[in-house]
Formats: sequence, C-alpha cells, structure tokens
Amino acid sequence: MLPEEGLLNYILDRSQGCRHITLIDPGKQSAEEATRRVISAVGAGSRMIFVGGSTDTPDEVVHNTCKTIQEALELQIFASSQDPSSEEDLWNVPVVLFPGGAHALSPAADGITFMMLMNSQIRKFLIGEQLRGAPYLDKFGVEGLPTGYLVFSPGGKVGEVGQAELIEPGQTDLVNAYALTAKMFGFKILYLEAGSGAATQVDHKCIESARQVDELCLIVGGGIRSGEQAAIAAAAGANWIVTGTLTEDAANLEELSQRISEVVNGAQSSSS
Ligand code: 1GP
Repeated sequence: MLPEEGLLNYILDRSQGCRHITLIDPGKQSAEEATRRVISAVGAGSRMIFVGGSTDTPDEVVHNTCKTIQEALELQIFASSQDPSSEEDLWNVPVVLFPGGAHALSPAADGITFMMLMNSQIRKFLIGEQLRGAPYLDKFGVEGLPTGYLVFSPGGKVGEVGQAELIEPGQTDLVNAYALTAKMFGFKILYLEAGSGAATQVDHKCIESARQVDELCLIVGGGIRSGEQAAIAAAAGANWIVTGTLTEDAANLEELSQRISEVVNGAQSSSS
C-alpha cells in the first residue's frame, strides 16, 4: 500500500530508526503462501516488502504475487479500521519490486528499486536492463526509486550473474568513493548486498564508510539471520535491513514471526 507521505519520503524517513524489509522471491512459493508469510512478517514488525530475486520468474507470477499481497494488506487495513483498539498503520506497508532485470515487473507494485549495479563489469546491469524497463514502468506508472546497488563478497548468485567486481571486507575507501558517486548521480538509496544466503554479512566498517555520505539511505542485506547481526548493521549506519532466506527457511508461520521479531528488535536496538 502506498504510504500517505509518498513512497520515497516513507523510505527516507529516519525518525523510526533502522527498519526491516521482508524479501519475497515470487519464484519460490505460491502467491497465497507468499501472502501468508507477508502478513506474518508485517505482524512481527517488518515495514516494507520487496518482491524479486530469481532471474527467471515470469512476469505473471511476479504480478500475481504483488496483487495477492496488496489485496491481503488492504483487507487487514479495512479490518483494523473497524476495530478501534488495533493499529491501522501497522498494515500500511509498501510493496516494492526488487528486480533482477527488465522482465520481472508488475503494475500492482507501489514502486521499484530502479537500480544500477554499480560494481558490475557489464553494460547490461549498469544501464541496459534499465533502458529496457523504463518505458514499461513509465506506462504502468510505477515509481522508480533511484538506487545504487553494490555487491560485496561472497556475493552469491547476484555477484555471479551480475559479474560484479566483489568488494572485500576492509575496502572502505572504495565503498566511500562508490557512495559519493551514488550521491553525485542523484541516487537516494544505496543497497549494500552480500548476496542471498551469504555466509557472512556486509563488513560493518564498509557500512560505516558508506554512512559518511549522510544524504544516502542505506539498505543492507545478505546473510542476516539474527538480531545480533541486524544490530551490527544498524549500529554501523544501516537505515533498512533486508532478510529473505530467514523467511524461506522458517518451518512455519509462527517461527517466521519469531525470527522476524528478533531481527526487527536487533535493528531497532542499535539504530544510529
Ligand atoms: C538478497 O539481501 C537480500 O538480495 C537478502 O539476503 O536471503 O541472505 O536474507 P538473505
């Protein structure tokens, strides 16, 4: 659901400390199961939903997942508007596409991380996919969120597919230069990614180095599974923490909700 203050303002707002994003890969479960996971995650304190991930998911699967999630959130908002004791705003979270390319798009999304994979070595991920996707997004009226995307070691599948020159722990000057470049391009968001399922999260010194460019909203993800890990990223300056694998690996919705609460609390406890 589109926040009242506008999507970008909602994302850039720092008044609530470090918040949590649930990443749903539409290729990995049915739209109905994805929606049950989203409702459980939002109930546990997640404040944004990203839909994306796999590179080969057809458009209609992505669209159906976004649509089903949006309908369920709308229903929750309606139900809580009928109940004076419940917090209506809790359910008012945006659904944002996190695309692997120009193929996984949906008009049911509230926006899209319109990304440049800044450390890719190939044109396709620097500008090519964006060039293909922009006319569709313009037609659909889906808001593009100007985002720089940086892939860190180990990088996982996105590092491989995106042919990224992976950033290693301790390369703080390089990260700072990328952050300055992102700002000078006019990007509002910088996403620091270790790769889905990564064994190690983004180096906290690298997050601190990006944080020196105060104007950027920092999203940090890849390999975060615990409250402690979320706290480290938040203390280093992350504005948002993304988790995906944690949701996929949960045995049931109760466990999912418990794990997300733990990460949400970790992120909130250490917000800078
Ligand atoms: C991947 O950063 C996200 O793009 C989330 O990573 O699956 O490791 O949580 P995980």
